[in-house]
Amino acid sequence: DTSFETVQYTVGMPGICIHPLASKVCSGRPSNEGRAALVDSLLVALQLHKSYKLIPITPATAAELQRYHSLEYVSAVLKKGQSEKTLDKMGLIHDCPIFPGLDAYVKLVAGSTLSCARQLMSGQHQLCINWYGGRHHGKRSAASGFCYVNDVVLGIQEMRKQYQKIMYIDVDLHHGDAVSAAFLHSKNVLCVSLHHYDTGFFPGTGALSDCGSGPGEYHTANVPLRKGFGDQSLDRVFHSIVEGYYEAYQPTAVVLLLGCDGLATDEHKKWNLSVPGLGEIVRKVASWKKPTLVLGGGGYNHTDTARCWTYSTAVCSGMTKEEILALELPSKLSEKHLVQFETDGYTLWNDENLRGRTMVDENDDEYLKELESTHQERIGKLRP
Ligand code: TV7
Ligand code: CA
Ligand code: ZN
Repeated sequence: DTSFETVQYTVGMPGICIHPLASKVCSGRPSNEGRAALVDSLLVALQLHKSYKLIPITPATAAELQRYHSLEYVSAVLKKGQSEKTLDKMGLIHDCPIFPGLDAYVKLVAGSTLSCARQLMSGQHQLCINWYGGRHHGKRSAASGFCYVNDVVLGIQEMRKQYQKIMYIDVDLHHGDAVSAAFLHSKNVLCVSLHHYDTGFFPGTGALSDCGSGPGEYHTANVPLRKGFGDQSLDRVFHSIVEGYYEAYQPTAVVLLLGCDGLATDEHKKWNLSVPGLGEIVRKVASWKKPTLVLGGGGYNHTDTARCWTYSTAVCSGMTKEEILALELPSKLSEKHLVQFETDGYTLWNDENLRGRTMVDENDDEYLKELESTHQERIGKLRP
């Protein structure tokens, strides 16, 4: 089956544009087949779709993909019948195997983020969401970590045509390695990544000591975190480090990658974040009132990822935390995607997705102080 489940998307009200496309990437793999369709169905079931507007998307062209990717990589991804040797060289194995419809998939992932970026730049919307995007590991000449195309880099490059200084914030469990690498030398893009950091943990980059290079010095901020990272630590780090960079840098636009693999219920079992804990980050970023592009990312517990992105969409539509937590699923769910909620007893909220799990937060006060003091010093050296 080479067809995508749904090709449909959404944009929103006073300036929200959302694009929860479905993705079709190799069933049985820890990727995200059917996940965005689930978000889409959930938004409709909860009647939240009335608060935003859908925008049309144009699949990216090969030439657009080449603004970041190499010609040889674009050819390998778009053309069938490549040799084993080429596939191996281009990373199109293991985590990123080729599959029927890969060509259309990469054009759609890149095209959806580019369309959202252009929508923002048109000035009609202050915030655009593409839950289908956020493939932050895609390299110039290789696929990596379930990412076949780096829509994040392409989106930031497009936004740079209009916005002088862009702040990229990546709260996915994994380091936003390829985005950081793409802008390592740039002072026009400030890359901040919060990520789990441990020997052997993918992708292995993102040490605290890396802070950018040449003109881009201090424009890379890594926040390597330990097991059990919870809501309280997230709030603290966001306030002391992320807001610190924001105030000092004064970006003209913001890109937020809201991967949900840090949720307590994710199969990675590394962090201990709750749905509101992560979702409220979106409220803080949106409150800056800068042109903002919100992207998806990881998230391997599909129902809880859908809950978090639905929560975040509701935040962007202006709902309070209390209003969102009062949302209830209708008792009859006919949509096939929503049947996944059956195992959860058709409830939206439960102890684990509201409060996290019983897990020690190894990011103790001493460790957070060390991260904070290192970043405070660098923030002081940033020129607005
Ligand atoms: C969103 N972790 C992407 C995160 C990408 C993580 C990895 C797997 C994995 C792959 C599988 C599989 C898996 C249960 C989990 C070093 C390797 C080890 C492949 C077998 N089950 C995001 C990528 C990470 C593939 N990769 O940031 C097929 O887990 O650790 C690795 C690399 C080499 C390749 N092998 C895994 O959240 C954009 N992969 C089952 C079948
Ligand atoms: Ca990250
Ligand atoms: Zn991830």
